[in-house]
Amino acid sequence: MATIAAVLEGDRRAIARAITRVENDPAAAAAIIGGVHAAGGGALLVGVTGSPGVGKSSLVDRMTAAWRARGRRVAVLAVDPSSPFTGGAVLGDRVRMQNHAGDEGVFVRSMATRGKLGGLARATCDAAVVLDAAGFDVVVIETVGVGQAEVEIFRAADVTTVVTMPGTGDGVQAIKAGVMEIADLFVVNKADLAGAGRAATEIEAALSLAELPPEAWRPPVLQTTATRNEGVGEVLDTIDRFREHDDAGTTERRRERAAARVRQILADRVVAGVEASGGIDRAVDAITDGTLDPYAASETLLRDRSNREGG
Ligand SMILES: Nc1nc2c(ncn2[C@@H]2O[C@H](COP(=O)(O)OP(=O)(O)O)[C@@H](O)[C@H]2O)c(=O)[nH]1
Ligand SMILES: [Mg+2]
Repeated sequence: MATIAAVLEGDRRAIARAITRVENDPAAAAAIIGGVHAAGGGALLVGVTGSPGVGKSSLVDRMTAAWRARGRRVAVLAVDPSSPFTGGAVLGDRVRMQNHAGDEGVFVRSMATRGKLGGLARATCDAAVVLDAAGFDVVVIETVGVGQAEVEIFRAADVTTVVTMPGTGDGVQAIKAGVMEIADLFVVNKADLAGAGRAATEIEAALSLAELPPEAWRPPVLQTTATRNEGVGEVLDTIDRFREHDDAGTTERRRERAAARVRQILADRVVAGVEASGGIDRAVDAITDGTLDPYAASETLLRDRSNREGG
């Protein structure tokens, strides 16, 4: 496919088009990912998450510039699971792109919910594979929020940064909500505001309650002021240190990610197949008129399906 060759050469239009297609159409995604997957694996996937307004986009913009200064090509996927595709996301991209205008080594793209959240997670993973194969050294996945939905998306990353700001307490909240599992690094942004030191200390105190083996990675708590470009180099250095420290962990995460993706794709395909054959409708009829319960109806559908495939 011409598109695939162009993506692998790093053609920006082809990359943009490929991402649109993986977003909109799982069948196209299968063909595109099939064409580019083998060329990937070289990029570092960096997750950045946190509540709206803490300064994620500002920080990612500075991180992008700092990586560029270190000679790395950077793609940014800005994911917003909370809102449908609105002008806001697009506007954010434009502002960001202006800061890197004319730089072929930077690519920015918004991903928004077009329907189901599960679809967004899949599309985000697929888009990251496309960007990886297109030769970006770093793919940043920036996501709003620190709930369960984001945890799903963050399985997509090799290293995850949770961003907070002074006075919100949401760093500690995030730890309580179990985000610890996915956070490799905390950043208290807006360190120019009062209370940054205290916010960092509170996060450190919450983290110190976790019982970890002595050699385990303890998520560092950094402070940045994105608007003044302060502390950004340390964030990049810490991400590099994490990778050096946790090579085995990264391999393990990538295995988990592969498993999660296969499970997801299998589930989607089975459901889509049954749906297309009218099976869901038949099951619903049987359940509503009282002939079958949902377990029995599903069992019947699975049996019908394997009979069809078997003979
Ligand atoms: N005082 C201060 N404001 C900041 C800093 N970083 C970002 N902001 C401001 O915080 C607001 C939200 O930033 P944005 O990057 O859009 O946050 P996001 O919603 O997390 O992506 C904007 O008005 C930024 O200019 C910082 O380090 N200090
Ligand atoms: Mg933002």
